[in-house]
Amino acid sequence: MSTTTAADTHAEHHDHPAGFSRWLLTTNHKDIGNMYLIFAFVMLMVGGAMILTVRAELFTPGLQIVKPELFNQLITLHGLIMVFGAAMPAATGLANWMLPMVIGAPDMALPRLNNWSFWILPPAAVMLVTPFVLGLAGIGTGGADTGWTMYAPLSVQTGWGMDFTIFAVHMLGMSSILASINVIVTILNMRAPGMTMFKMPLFAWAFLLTAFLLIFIMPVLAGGVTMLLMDRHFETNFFNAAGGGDPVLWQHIFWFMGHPEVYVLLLPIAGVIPHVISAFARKPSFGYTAQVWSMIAIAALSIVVWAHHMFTSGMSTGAQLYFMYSTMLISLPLAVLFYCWIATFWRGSISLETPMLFALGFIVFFGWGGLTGLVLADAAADAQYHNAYFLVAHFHYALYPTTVMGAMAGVYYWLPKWTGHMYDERLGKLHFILVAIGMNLTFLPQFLLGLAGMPRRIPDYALQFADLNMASSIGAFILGISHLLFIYVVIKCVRGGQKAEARAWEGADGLEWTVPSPAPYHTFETQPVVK
Ligand code: CU1
Repeated sequence: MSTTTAADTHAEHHDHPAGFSRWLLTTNHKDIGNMYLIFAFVMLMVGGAMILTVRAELFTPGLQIVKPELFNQLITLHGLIMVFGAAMPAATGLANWMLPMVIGAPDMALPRLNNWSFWILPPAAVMLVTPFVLGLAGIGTGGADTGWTMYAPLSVQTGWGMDFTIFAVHMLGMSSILASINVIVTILNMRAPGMTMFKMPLFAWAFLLTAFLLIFIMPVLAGGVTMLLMDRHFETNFFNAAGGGDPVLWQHIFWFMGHPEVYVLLLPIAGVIPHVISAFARKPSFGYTAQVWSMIAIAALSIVVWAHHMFTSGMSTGAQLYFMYSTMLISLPLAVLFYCWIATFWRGSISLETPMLFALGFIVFFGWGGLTGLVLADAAADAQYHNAYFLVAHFHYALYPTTVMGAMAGVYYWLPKWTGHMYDERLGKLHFILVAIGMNLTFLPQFLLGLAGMPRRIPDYALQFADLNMASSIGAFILGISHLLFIYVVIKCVRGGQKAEARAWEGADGLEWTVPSPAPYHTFETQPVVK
């Protein structure tokens, strides 16, 4: 990948460490972006292997592979790993790679902080899975078994896997706060001359808002898990009703982080998608200003709706109504974003390369996640669906298209830029087809299971749910295989293949928003010439 000459290499020999130290000490945004993306993908495979064990268990009713205790640990770690280990680091990886490029900066503003943000992650991941692995070997009480939401009072009483989880959450939170500081400082200070806030690419806006959200919510989670630690070991009673506390307080703290977290996962992708669509529809993105204000509205509303996760915890009717209507309100700016993306297609010169397919897949399938979210936002209906598989299907339709398909759209789009080679288009399309089939086969049956009354978080179920569970498990394994294909495509692309042009996508000249310093000539106000 390096293009340095022999003389350069000699000079570098004195300045830069080699081998593992080169990665441990790097302050280069591209190196760190690579490490984030690789870490995220490894975590996706770990969290994926865990949930495939769960899906294998659920393939047919009757005890087969794992005991109920282990089942609970698996679903807990799956949730925590996918959110904090895979989805968020993947977004930070994209930010590291592309943020300096789209705003015309030489690097992130705080390169050493950038290095540290990343290197907190691997020990945090080890911390998270160690009690689980020890538990498999018969040592200790196993990993946390509370579900990723860590609800009290169970999280106060469960074994010491929970203490490791608390420590891991602290480290993961620290990492994302530091990364967010870096994103904000970079955007506010290092834009190319002439690039005002309302001229900067949507990608930068999306990550700016995400970073502010993270700085707003992660300290609250850190405070929450610290209170949990105090309850566990220092005899405080924050979440203990007998001591004057309240377990529902935990739910408020957790979801004050947990709901905006959904938008922490969505917003970066909402910044990637218009870039991809614009390049493959060969038109500037429709409604730049509307998209920016919609993202601002989404970020602002996301912090005042958290208790829609708690309709079944005993809430006054007034509070239920407030959280119901405020939640539904978010669908308006979200619909504006969807409208702008679809309008970008209008009269475009569209071609369906892999990044565009993933972008389309994201729009269509995330739409299902959004619409079923409205069903759950209805406080009266929520009581029926909340603890059922309908909820599981809903948030996977929201999060899988976002964090995997949306990120894939970005990765395939920029892979030629990152590696200098074109990836294998046929294999890329096959990857998309496997993901599209696998995702729907996994999660569509779960809507039906939920409507038929199958509760979530159970290792076994009644016979009438057997067929749909079998379909869901087959879908999950197809998704697993699709990721193996992705590894092959990336390795093949890194190693060689057709050389990528400076403008990789035909006819998208001036629409690929990377900015050679100084000021960009494409600022959303001028229409680039389409060949
Ligand atoms: Cu929510």
